[in-house]
Amino acid sequence: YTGKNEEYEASVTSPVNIAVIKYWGKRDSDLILPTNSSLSCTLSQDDLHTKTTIRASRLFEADRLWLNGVEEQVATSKRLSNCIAQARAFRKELETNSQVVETIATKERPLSEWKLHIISENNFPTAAGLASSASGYAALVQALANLFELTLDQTELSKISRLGSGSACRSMFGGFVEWRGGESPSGEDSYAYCVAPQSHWPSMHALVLVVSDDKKGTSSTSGMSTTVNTSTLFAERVKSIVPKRLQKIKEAILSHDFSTFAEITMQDSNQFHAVCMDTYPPIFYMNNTSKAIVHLVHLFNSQLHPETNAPKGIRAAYTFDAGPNAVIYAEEQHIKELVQLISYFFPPAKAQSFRAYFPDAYKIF
Ligand code: 2P0
Repeated sequence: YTGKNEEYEASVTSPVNIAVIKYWGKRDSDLILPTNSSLSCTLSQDDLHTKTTIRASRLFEADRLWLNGVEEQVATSKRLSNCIAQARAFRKELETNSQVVETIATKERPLSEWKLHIISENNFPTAAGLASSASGYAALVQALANLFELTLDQTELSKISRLGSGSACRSMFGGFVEWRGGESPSGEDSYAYCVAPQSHWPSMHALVLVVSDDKKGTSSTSGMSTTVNTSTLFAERVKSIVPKRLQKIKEAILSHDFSTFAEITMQDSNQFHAVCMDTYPPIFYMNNTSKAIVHLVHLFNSQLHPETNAPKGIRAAYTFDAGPNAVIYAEEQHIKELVQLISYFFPPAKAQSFRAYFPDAYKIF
């Protein structure tokens, strides 16, 4: 709060999350309710993130938002308006019950009625399949919660950020996070919770390989809607495959079983892209470089020990979202070798753009 200008401000940083069991498909596109539960790892705050600052002032005449310096129209974005309206409604509830300290935001014109100016910046390429909407809406909702001093817990806040973008609810927590899809038409049971904190498995790292920073061809929203309407593989995935994988991967996380974690992660990424190809017309997110990365990881995982000839085992897992960029999960002791291998096989000219974005990306997570 700055007394002189009668303004309140909140600023937060929210990290990206990378799903290992993918969310793809909605059962309600207004409330953003998914057809299946999903699970992700939230990256470290210091790496890929969105920083959002919100200022409330009596003098502002409209809610306005700038994303990476460019103004977005709040009024015409249903998702943005929904998140702001929900947070305001909770603030109003507190004001009505006199649960807020009355300062400059007086009863005559309480804070819930002040207009907001929002500045949001990503430190990575927006909409290149690097989960910008996840960290973006998570930061927005967390900043609103801080500004309005909401008394909701993270799970309740995750329901608000879900209204902005489904995957955003998972970025409301650190570590390994499940988004329970839920069954209720109201969305009350569709929220995120922390399966295990980052400290549970500190050696787990995520290597982000930026294959391309172009904007993606098919948006997740329209892509998943076409999938739900046309793919026959999709129904099978939702009904009988995802529930089993979720159970198994949670057990693998809790018991630090990297090889099961990795196998499920790779299989689920492959199935998500198979379902995209089974969509009509088909959707292709991975390109030839992405496919080369898949081969490289399988090669790495099939290495034999030079002296004993014993298999070295599964030590890395790739996963791809709605774009060609790869994320490789591996434990810390294998990161150096993986980075060397990737730098060897992918020409420096291309690798440069990766390094320019994330000079120490291999430290992520
Ligand atoms: C995920 N993706 O689980 C999956 C994997 C992309 C592939 O969540 O329409 O941007 O805003 O709810 O959250 C991308 O979907 O879609 C996504 P909306 P969102 O991370």
